[in-house]
Amino acid sequence: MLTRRPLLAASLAVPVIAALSGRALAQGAPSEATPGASSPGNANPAQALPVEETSSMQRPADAFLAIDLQNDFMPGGALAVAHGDEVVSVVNLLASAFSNVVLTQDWHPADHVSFAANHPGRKPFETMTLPYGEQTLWPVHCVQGSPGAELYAGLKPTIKRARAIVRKGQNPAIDSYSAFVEADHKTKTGLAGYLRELGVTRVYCCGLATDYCVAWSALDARAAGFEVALIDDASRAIDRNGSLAAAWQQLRAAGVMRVGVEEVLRG
Ligand code: VGL
Ligand code: ZN
Repeated sequence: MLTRRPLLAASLAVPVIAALSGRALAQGAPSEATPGASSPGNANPAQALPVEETSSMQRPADAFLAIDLQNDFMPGGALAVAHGDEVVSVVNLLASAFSNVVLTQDWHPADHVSFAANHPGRKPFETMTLPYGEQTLWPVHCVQGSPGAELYAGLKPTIKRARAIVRKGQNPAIDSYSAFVEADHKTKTGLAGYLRELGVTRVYCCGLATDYCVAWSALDARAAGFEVALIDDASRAIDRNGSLAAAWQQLRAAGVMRVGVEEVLRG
């Protein structure tokens, strides 16, 4: 049987949170302590132990995967995604509802093949053909160890809950939008195996950008055999040259569910 734990983060000023925190309060009243219940011979010794709300697994077969919520993808960053910062509070709330929280960081060496600056005469957002296929050239972003590559400071509660942080795009010769498989469609990050070993069967993806790293991660999660949902209102897109519509077409065809924050929190 699935048991839903009351939500812990109830402080956000959006209607869904207000509604859920009301429910959490209604469910959260602890039953009266029974003095002496822990004495030997008690019929139900388990009852005597105070149950820590946060100590048991929340949604053990689910993983919450928050993609690339890094400074360079936030407004003002090197590869800013418009309104990227708007997802942060809702990501913190979502993370509080899962025990299997995984974050990703785009984590490129300075000589990375996806940077236009590393191809003389080429400009950001042009494409070029590489041994593994077409590659969009990007402004220099998320260079390993740089401030732009750091996880956005507003994510502190999520970072605290994260079981793992996957860093991708480290091979100078291969890009990796996906948290699971690099752009050569061969090199794996190990995330699918990690999630499988935890007993995860369903992956909820969100973050930046919907049409690149979130979409590719969701598609590869499907290909790895997971049930997958993309949380649309906890993600924001780059959306150049119809990239968002094209991504959704592929996502739909692959069986990735498009869901909203409210229905994820409802379980
Ligand atoms: C991303 C372009 C290049 C992303 C990463 O996180 O969506 N997009 N690198
Ligand atoms: Zn990148």
